[in-house]
Amino acid sequence: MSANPVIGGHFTSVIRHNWQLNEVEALYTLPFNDLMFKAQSLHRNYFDPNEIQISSLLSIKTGSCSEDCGYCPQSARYDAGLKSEALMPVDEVLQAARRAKEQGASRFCMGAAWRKPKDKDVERVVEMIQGVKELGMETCVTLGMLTDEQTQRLKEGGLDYYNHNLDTSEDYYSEVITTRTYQDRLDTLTRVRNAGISVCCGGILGMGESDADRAKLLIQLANMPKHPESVPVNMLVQVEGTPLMGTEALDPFIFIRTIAVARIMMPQSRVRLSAGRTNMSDEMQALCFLAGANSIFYGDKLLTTDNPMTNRDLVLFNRLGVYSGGSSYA
Ligand code: SAM
Ligand code: DTB
Ligand code: SF4
Repeated sequence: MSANPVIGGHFTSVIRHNWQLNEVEALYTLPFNDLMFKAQSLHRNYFDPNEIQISSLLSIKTGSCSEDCGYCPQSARYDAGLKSEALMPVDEVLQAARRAKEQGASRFCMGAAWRKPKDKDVERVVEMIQGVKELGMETCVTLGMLTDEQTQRLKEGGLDYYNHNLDTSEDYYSEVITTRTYQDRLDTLTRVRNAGISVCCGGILGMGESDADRAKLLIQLANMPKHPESVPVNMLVQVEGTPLMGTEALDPFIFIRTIAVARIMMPQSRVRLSAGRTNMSDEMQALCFLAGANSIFYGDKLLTTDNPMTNRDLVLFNRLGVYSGGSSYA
């Protein structure tokens, strides 16, 4: 064992899969400046500190979802005033991908409001994946729970990333979702990993969870046999009509601390500053980048809710001297 100059403690490796709650709590409670310094120092060992990867999102099937995720405007159980849309035709999806590429996105993420897809849906999604790859973009899809066969089909179709979030800790999970279990999510993630597809997995903050819940979510992610290549950290977008509307707002510094702790625990992963940027100041986003976030969702819309206008992001990138670069894993 040797002293690590960045982390300050004694570690055989900084790529660890055995994080304990007390260690993560100790990171969370460091003085803010110390935590930011550790996160930023480690970030620089693995990434260009001024490069931000950009992904664009498209909802390829919207609303009427059978699940009861308490945050989600797409659940059929809540009235969020959303217009449902069937699975989009392939050519319309490719048009949107072309636009996203022109705007500078390197990855195109397609999301569907399903508990799980039907086999015939997967065939159409495979056509979308092939078309987007032909444009020279990385592909990501999020379709809900998958069978082994569907996962294999997506892999054969050339899919790069599968997004499937754990959302929160196992303990808090049942406060937010009752129609599928934490274990269901872990099983889908294992299928994706075993099929050789890169994993995009993270969660949502600001749902009323505790400090321990946030730490436990990060432990779930970092203690997987391999860290997810992408870790989206979403701030809850509160939507009128959903059960989580009206949840007390999270202290922005806790959000920034979570990015920093994620960066320390998963130093090679892309940590994505995901939903919720519309309500964040430029200064808060800059602190998230300093804490080690190095990816964003770019484009005026997330799936169904607003994202910052691309022009605001370009101005921010300019003011910070950061630029969008390639993609991929460190
Ligand atoms: N239906 C699929 C599923 O849930 O697995 C895929 C799409 S779902 C919309 C993808 C993820 O978006 C969710 O797991 C959740 O983490 C995130 N999400 C949904 N609504 C959100 C909200 N209001 N605020 C923040 N994140 C949200
Ligand atoms: C993720 O972690 N966040 C994205 C993506 N993965 C699919 C979705 C955010 C959705 C925010 C609410 C909406 O626009 O519907
Ligand atoms: Fe359906 Fe996904 Fe929304 Fe849950 S998060 S209600 S599964 S679309």
